[in-house]
Amino acid sequence: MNMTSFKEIISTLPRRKSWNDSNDFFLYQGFWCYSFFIEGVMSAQQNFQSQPSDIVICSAPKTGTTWLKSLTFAIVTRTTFDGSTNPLLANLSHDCVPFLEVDLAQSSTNRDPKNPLLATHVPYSSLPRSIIDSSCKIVYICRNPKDSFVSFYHFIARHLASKDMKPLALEEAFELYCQGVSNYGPYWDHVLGFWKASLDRPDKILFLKYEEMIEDTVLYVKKLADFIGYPFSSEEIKKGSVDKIVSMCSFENLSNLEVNKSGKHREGTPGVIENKIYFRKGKVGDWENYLTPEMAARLDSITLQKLNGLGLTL
Ligand code: PAP
Repeated sequence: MNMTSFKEIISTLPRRKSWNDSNDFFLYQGFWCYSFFIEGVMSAQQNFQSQPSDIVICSAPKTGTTWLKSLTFAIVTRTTFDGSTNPLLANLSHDCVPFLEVDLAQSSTNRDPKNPLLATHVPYSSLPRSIIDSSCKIVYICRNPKDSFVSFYHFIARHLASKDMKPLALEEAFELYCQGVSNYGPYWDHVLGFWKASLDRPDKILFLKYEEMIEDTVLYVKKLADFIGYPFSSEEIKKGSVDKIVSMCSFENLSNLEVNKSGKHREGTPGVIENKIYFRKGKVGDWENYLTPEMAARLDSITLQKLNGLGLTL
């Protein structure tokens, strides 16, 4: 199938207004998404061939993707570069890790053979078959839905402001989010897909939470390195290699790099985004500054209901 056929299929899918008014969301295989990304997902589902050495970073948007990409990239490249030459210091982490539904949609071979990382926002059940069937590793990160919503709302507001456009009111976006209408949402289904798969296949899928990683980043960087097959030796730990990665990838360090203050992601394409928009506060609990107690209680109750009895809290 080609792009024209993908567009034809997408035009028949259920459709809703998105958070930014200019592009609609379409419901594909149970998740809401912009048509541009769905085309990429369809193409990747058809074409992408995973390698056993692949490390696939999976997440719903605004749950810690930029940070997890940086940490994983830093772990994998720690013997290739030193603390001053790492590409993360001159590039947004999204430019160091190819994005499945955009960069690899047409061809799996469009990759640096030395870089085993790729990333995607695609829900577990819609991943290309070869990712599920091959022995590659998946690392998933999730985040409290209240912070995730607030982060998403600001991301869109800041992005639209850079184009002199306005987003929906926060209350309207919140309503859509609660109904499950968010990019790659419903959010809870996204998390549960990976959660259940991680219980079934703990050797294949590492399930991480943003809040726990903020609490003890050193511990999780070690876990992550072990899981993806790049463990730190005791010599490296003694030399402070883990701490160096944690501080290089910290919000403070990355958000203050020139590239992340003034650079642009996908410059020269219609999808261009200012790098600085990927960095806002990097805190746990910032939702308190934006959601009323009623809004928070509503999200909490949806979360409780959706996760009920499944052994996961968010
Ligand atoms: P993406 O899915 O579009 O790539 P993602 O990186 O998941 O976005 O989300 C951005 C959030 O991660 C922002 O959260 P906030 O709006 O609540 O502040 C951003 O600040 C946060 N973030 C980015 N880099 C880091 C980092 N190095 N450490 C911790 N949080 C970070």
